[in-house]
Amino acid sequence: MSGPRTILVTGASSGFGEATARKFLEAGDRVIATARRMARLEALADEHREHCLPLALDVRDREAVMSILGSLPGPFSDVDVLVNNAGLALGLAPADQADLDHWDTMVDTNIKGLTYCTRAILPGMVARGRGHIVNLGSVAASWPYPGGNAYGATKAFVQQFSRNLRTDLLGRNIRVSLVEPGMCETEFSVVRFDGDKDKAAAVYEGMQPLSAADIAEIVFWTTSLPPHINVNQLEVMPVAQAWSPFAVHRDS
Ligand code: NDP
Ligand code: 8X3
Repeated sequence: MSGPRTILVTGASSGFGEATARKFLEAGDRVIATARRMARLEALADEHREHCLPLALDVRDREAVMSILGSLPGPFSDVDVLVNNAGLALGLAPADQADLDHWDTMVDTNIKGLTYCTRAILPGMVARGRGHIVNLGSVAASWPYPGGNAYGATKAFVQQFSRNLRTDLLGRNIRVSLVEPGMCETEFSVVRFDGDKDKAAAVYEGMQPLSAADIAEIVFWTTSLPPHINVNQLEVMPVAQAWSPFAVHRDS
């Protein structure tokens, strides 16, 4: 496609979402930047007048998602790329001690919010006969770790939903890509540990994590390949991260 594309990024107030919005804006595309913290989105939009539309949107609010994304104004109305990025992990407690409200919030945001945004945008893509959905999953979808319980399970949903979307959309000229990062230093761990910045920083101590810009680069790349290529699934870790052997509990 020639000329600027219209990109909708959820969770554009921080981390991957903000870096991705910036990447597309710098490439000359139009960006609809959504999140709950409007002041941050306005600051981004101020840097890119006319090309960036900031929208306050809580992806958990089904009615708001359907009405706001269903009535996007003028030049922003035909979304070419939807980046389903808004999401979070809350807590790292074992399942028997986990906070049920944390589980609810992760399911409502990472699963339900992502499906609402997809359902709001997809009919337009189908009608126009073009589009690309990029979903942010996680290595936690495939690789369990202690305390990852509900978070990993929400990302396993994103993995399978992405694959199933592809099968539904076969023959419609709509691409679906799943990007599954490992450790990346954003506000992710600060949110996971309820604002405890020291605890969050300790997660990345002594190793080089991925950066938000690294992920933005990858998201952008999946959307910039020739139109007959679909990147289905891309798992990305920092070089300093890998798997462990199986854990074995022994009686003695
Ligand atoms: P950040 O905490 O830096 O960013 C998360 C973004 O999601 C923020 O912009 C936040 O905006 C938005 N968000 C959270 N809840 C909602 C909501 N209810 N409605 C709308 N927006 C919401 O984390 P990351 O950039 O790291 O995370 C982005 C995605 O990447 C998430 O889905 C995360 O699970 C995933 N991920 C992160 C990894 C990492 O190590 N950092 C690795 C693998 C995947 P606001 O609060 O303003 O609404
Ligand atoms: C974030 C990656 O391993 O911190 O999805 O859960 S991890």
